[in-house]
Amino acid sequence: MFPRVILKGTMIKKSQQKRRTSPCNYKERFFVLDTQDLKYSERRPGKKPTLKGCIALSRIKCVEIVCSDVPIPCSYKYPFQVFHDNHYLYIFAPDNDCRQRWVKALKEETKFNNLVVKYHPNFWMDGRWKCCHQTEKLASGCNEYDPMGYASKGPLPQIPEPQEVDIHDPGQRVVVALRDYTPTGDNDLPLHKDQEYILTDTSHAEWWTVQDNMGWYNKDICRGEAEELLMREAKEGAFMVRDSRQAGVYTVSVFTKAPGSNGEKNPRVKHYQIRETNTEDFYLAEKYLFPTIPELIRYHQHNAAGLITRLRHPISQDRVWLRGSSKKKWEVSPTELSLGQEVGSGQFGLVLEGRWRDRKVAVKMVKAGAMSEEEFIEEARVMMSLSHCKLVQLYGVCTQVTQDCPLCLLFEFMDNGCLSDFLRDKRGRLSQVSMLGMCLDVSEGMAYLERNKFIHRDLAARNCLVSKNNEVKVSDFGMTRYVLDDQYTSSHGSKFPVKWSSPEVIKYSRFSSKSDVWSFGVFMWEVYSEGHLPYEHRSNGQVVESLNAGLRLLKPRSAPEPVHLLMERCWKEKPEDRPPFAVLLHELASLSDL
Ligand code: 4IP
Repeated sequence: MFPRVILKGTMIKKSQQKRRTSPCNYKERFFVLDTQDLKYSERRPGKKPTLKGCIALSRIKCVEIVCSDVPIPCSYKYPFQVFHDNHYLYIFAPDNDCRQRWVKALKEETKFNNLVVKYHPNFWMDGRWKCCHQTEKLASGCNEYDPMGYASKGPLPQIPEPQEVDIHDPGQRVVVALRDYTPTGDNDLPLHKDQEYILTDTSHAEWWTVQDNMGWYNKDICRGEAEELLMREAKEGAFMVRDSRQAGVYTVSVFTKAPGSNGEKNPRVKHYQIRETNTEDFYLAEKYLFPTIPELIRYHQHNAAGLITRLRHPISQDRVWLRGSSKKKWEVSPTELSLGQEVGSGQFGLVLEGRWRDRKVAVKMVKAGAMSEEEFIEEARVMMSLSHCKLVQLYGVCTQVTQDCPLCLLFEFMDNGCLSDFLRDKRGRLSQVSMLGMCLDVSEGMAYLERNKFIHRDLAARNCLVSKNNEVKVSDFGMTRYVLDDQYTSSHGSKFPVKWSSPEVIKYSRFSSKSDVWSFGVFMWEVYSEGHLPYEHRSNGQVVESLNAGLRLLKPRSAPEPVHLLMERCWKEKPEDRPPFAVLLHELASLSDL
């Protein structure tokens, strides 16, 4: 029986680089998917098509769109991947609909194959996976592969705190929804799987804000409100479409700073009515007619064509779901929390395992008098908004759990406990790759804190935790500020972490991201000495003396020279001579290639 053709069409493919010497190129090919194979051929005018490649569907192990923000060097901008045998074929479709058609059909045809459990959502590029930095092309994936979307029923990450966020404009990037999302609040936008949305804010790691294609339409907004919103945004070309006072008519309101007739710069909002011809076409400027309003808007997004400015930044009331609610979402009700066994103890008291909603959590029980609670609660909002896969997430706080514990903090549960114990347990059995991986994980988390201008103040292996799959995450960031124990907070106190502190912190309590960098150098030393204590047999006073004399920790035996050099750069006397985390992260990542 002949195979049945399911889809065909022209797309661009990247060479699979099956050999070390294979070139990296992008070629237009005519693809045919039938019930047996995925084939591609070269078509040249006046010539018979030449078959260039044929992949038996039975050999395909994963088909998924590629989520990436790297610039795409060919004219089709919608990539997807076909992982087969031991090769990755990247195909670029001309638009999202076309890509979804192919991905859907390919998934359908391969759903009973022996598929991968995890896949790489981003590209393999320049010798590493863009998603997880692994340098082995065939390294197993870093994201669960869920071809039919079953996992979309899993829990969503914690919704960030309601707050006024600054709207960055990440270059009007377009993203595709991987799952449906039903709004939980009035200002949420429903998402439909596979549809495109415009990214408006990416400052939060797990929740981004997006607009749909019609993100410029504000139904219930009057002229005055529109002016207020647009003036507040104050960006040239910020615009919206709203209902005009005249029923059935729409108005475009647009902000501009363009000089007025007197030649002076004059920030103002201009309003244009969308008019309709008797042939039912829409227009703003008579010469440019469109069958629908979205098409008209799309055109004027690229061309001023008679307007004071082109429509650059769509503004919508609904797009920022973070705005609006005043409910204190960081307060967890004690009825939602169940407490389990003790898993450790910390600066503030015991740490218990607990369950909150659907998740396992670590509950830090704060002893009365151990913490300045009010100040902490003030800050909890900021700490909850910090969210990154390499930071231990704070989920919320709960008051009045038990009588002797006025406050407890709920954190992400980390199965393999604290890193310093983990290092000691695994001493002699840690590979170079895993030690470097630990430093990379922590530098990623710290680079995020640095970007968000948040200082850790107590970075050390004891304040990092290890997840079930041995990923290391930074914990307890900023927490020392709430400790009510002079021995811990004063640099002369017996519990002050002198051995992790930079000279300016010891002398003047001058904390900064650069003092965190110093601590990170000591952290790397701890990792490579497999959990030994720095300056093990010296008192804090002796350590201060040796630092003043310009001495530094010695190279741990397992540390390769380039890693040791990085440590030494973290221990430069002057904070400004130390590299920022963004640079450290980059340099550590390049060491993982060696
Ligand atoms: C070729 O480069 C083409 O890109 C091939 O694609 C590609 O094969 C080859 O990759 C690559 O070396 P040149 O045209 O410069 O020779 P196509 O067959 O579509 O022309 P793939 O495997 O991607 O189909 P290697 O890895 O097979 O060498």
